[in-house]
Amino acid sequence: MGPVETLPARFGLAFALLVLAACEGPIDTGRGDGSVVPRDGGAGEGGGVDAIAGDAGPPPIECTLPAADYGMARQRLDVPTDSPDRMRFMVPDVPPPDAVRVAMLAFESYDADHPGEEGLIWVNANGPYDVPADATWDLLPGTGEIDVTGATVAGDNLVEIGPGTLVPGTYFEIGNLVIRVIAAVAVCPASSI
Ligand SMILES: [Ca+2]
Repeated sequence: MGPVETLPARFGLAFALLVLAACEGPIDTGRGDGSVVPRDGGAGEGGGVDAIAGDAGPPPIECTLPAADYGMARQRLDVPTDSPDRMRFMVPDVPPPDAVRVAMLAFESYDADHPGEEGLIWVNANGPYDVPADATWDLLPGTGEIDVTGATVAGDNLVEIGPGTLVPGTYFEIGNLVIRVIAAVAVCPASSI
């Protein structure tokens, strides 16, 4: 038992001497500087971590953004084939393009009954896209959904709808128009439905 007790005692003494030696360095050289340098280093590392987290971005979520006249009467187009008349819908609050993964234009229609000829759609002057139509929608409600990924802009988006190639003219109505996006945003815009 005696030797067993003295061995730890020697190590303990040696450890204590090492601690003293270690403490002497910082005490001698650290006056003024010792407490400042570590704090600066820590702040720098923290900033780096924050920057990396910001680059990752939030996971994409689905948001449905209604036109300004959503819920109101449908707009009507009843014009000759080459008329410059356009329905105009404004959709505000669309997230910026670098956040938008998918963008779909959706709406309700009436009498969109001539596939490929009823009407044409522009989104911020991009297009034209055909108005979805079905021969069975003659004087009846219908719906439309078009992939407009890449055609949206941040904020206000202008959707214009004009006549197609149908001769001598076209008649149809569009209402309850929305742009539905899948976007890397933390929360959907307040105007979302
Ligand atoms: Ca029609």
